[in-house]
Amino acid sequence: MPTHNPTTADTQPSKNQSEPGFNTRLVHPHADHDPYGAVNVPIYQSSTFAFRNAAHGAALFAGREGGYIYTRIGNPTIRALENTVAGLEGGCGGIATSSGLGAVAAVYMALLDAGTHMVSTASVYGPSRGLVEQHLARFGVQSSYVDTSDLARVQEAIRPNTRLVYVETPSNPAMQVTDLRAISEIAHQRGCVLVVDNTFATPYLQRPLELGADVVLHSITKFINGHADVVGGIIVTRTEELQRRIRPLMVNLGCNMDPHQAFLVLRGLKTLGLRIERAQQSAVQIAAWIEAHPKVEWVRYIGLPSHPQHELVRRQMRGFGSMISFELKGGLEAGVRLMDSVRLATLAVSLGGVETLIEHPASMTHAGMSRPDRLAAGITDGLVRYSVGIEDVEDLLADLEQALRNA
Ligand code: LCS
Repeated sequence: MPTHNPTTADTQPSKNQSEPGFNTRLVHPHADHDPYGAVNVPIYQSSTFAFRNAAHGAALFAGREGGYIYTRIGNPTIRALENTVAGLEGGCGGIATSSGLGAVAAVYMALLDAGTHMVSTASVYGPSRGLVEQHLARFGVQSSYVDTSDLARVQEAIRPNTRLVYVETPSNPAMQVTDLRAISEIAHQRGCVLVVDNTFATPYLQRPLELGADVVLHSITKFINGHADVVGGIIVTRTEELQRRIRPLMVNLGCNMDPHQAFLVLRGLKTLGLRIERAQQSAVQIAAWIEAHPKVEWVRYIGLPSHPQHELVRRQMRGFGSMISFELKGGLEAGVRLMDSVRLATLAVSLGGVETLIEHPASMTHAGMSRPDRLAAGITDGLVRYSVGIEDVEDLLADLEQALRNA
């Protein structure tokens, strides 16, 4: 196995020497040059776009000519973001949405019909599961939730009417990792589309389309934007055919992104590589520190050799990211004391931003799941989730140390 150093992932030469590297593409993503030489994509804050004449309007609506009609359908600022993320993921096109869950909803609704079934990672972000079980089930959509890191369970769960295999890897917050190449083979053999929520990894650390996935989606709210000031999502498809199936659903559902949102995300995206490298460097150190602490029962960090899929992570991802889940020996009670005692980390949901956040999934992000479902998904009552930001690691460690004294 090649030596894996997560802190030098961005310095690896790209496969094609004529193709710029990942960080270069983050900084210079746009092929189109602005007529005024603007370095950044302007915010086209316009709901509608004028036609030259009636024939032009008709040609745009009929798709005979390219151009913009109405921002719910498309907008130059939003398109710049869609093309940028599609390029980073290696897909044929992007579909930006109002939120990550908007992206999840558009994908489910475009790819599932009444009477069809989907198999999903059990420990997905709570509402990605709630949307199916509490809402789409009313429209006749069936679903099963399994530990997708166990491929035999996936094989068993697929039925003749299964159309979609939905994987979150690493999963939120159990940090389970699914073998994407293997699961894509299973999904395709059984006639299913493979959708991967790549929010935790981002295309910087993992590119599911290269490993056989058909669709990738993100909560852009998290690492891609990275500054806790935007809620958004994006879908990237491997083929034009999938683009044609999903985009009209997003347009008709009306969960489009807004141009100002897209502008902010384009700005945040420029430092994706830098932010991930920095946070990951701290996370490696913090996870090892937590693991060695006498008050800690267990820690799940994909960069630790103790993680059950650590070897798979090294094959499938270019680094380990900055999400850590752990439980204290005193369980929930000790976890609550810890969360109430941190001073630098912010007690808040969300993740993947420049600021370190701490939260309790069982009572917060995953409170909508039943306790048996949560436990089956590896989300114990005492699990605390820690999203490492870009602060000085010494300050984060000192904060955890004083908080653990109280726990
Ligand atoms: N997918 C994953 C993996 C997520 O973590 C989230 C949000 C979503 C989809 C939905 O994205 P949104 O609509 O919020 O942009 N995860 C959250 C979390 O763990 N805490 O707060 C939100």
